[in-house]
This record gives sequence, C-alpha cells and structure tokens, in this order.
Amino acid sequence: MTEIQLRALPEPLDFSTVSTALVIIDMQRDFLEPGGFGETLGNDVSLLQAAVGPCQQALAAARATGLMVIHTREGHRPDLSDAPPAKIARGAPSRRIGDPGPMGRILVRGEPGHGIIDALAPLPGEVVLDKPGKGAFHATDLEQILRNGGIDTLIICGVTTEVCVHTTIREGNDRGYRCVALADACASYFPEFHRIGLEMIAAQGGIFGWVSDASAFCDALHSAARAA
Ligand code: C5J
Repeated sequence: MTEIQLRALPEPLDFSTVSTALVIIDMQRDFLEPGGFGETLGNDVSLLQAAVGPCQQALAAARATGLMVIHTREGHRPDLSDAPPAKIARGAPSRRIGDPGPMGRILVRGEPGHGIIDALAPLPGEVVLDKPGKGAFHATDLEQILRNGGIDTLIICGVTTEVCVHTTIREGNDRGYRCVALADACASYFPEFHRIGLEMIAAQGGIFGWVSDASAFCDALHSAARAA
C-alpha cells in the first residue's frame, strides 16, 4: 500500500488511496442555481460557482485513481416528516422548505432543485447520500459505509464552507476520521466566512482537520499513479 503525501495546513498529511474517500457536499441546484433554497434565503448563488471547477478536478482525479467517491444531498422527504419544525420556521425566506418554486418544492428529495448539478453528476457505483441535516453523519448510514470501505481519511469539498462542509468535518473528526477541506473546491455565500471557516479548521495545530486545495490533491494522486 503506497502512502502519498498531501500538501496541507497546518502540515503535510500522508495518506493511502485505499483508505481515503472524496466527499462532495451538497453541490445541488437548490444551493447553486437561481430559484432554489439558497436564493430563497436572500443569497447571491453565483458566489458558489467558484467551487465547481476545482470540485470537477478533484472528482476526475479521484475517479482516475479509484478512490471511493461520496456525493451528499441535503433535503427532506416529501411529507417533511424528517424536517425539524425549527428548521422550516427559521429565518424569513421568500419560500420555505417544502414550498413550490421554479425548480420544484424547495429542498425536497426527488425535485429538480434537489439534484446535483450536471457538471458533477454522480456515476453509477458512486455513493449518493441523502441527509436531512447539515452534517453528513447525522441520521445517515455514512459511518457504516466508511467502516465497510476501510476508510480513515476524508477529503471534503462542496458547499457551503461554514455550514455543511464545516459540520461534516467536525462530525468526522469527532468520529476519528482525518478530515481535509479542499479550500478552492469549497465556497460560501459569504467570502469572509469561507476564509475564516478554513482558518478555523487548520488553526491550533489542526484543531479539527487539515486544509489543502484541489491542485495539491490532484498532484498527490498523480504521484500515487506514477508510483503504482
Ligand atoms: C446550508 C449547506 N447552507 N449545504 N446548507 O444550508 O451548507
């Protein structure tokens, strides 16, 4: 088993391709396209486009190397039985979770808005994980999937940096996974939250993870392919 090194903060990380998964968080129309959940909350959804290209690079490299790939989708059952009333009621969105919108019912599974954007469409055999919360471990079978796959390291990208990406990294860290955020493959509606969110992960000697970027991840995987 070849160990390869990933350039990262606060320090480089040695990892193996067989025990590492790429986790792409919530790259859904509901967050990235006009008319979805993100826009109903008053956000400029175009800010999230910056993460698409770097996510594509990371995904292509992971696929070429045979890494486990996991795509998550935040959303709820059509009857909203898994949507906490406090989540539905919060804020003053123009449309609430479950309301009809231009891409179907907001943040509801099976609706067009709930789907992953075409640029990052999952391939057959890749895990698509539906999650009702912000963290990918909450009320899902992610931990079982990772344990069965022998995974100890999670390379995490997607949206939004300070909400679902952060929550998943914190959850993964507490469960013993080594979690790495790919900075340029994450994005936020709030550029300052993105920057500070990444700094928080790597501060204090990597208090709950590492921060790298898509190019460093691709370089590491290419070096693994050369060594094989
Ligand atoms: C949010 C997410 N921001 N995927 N969800 O509500 O970060």
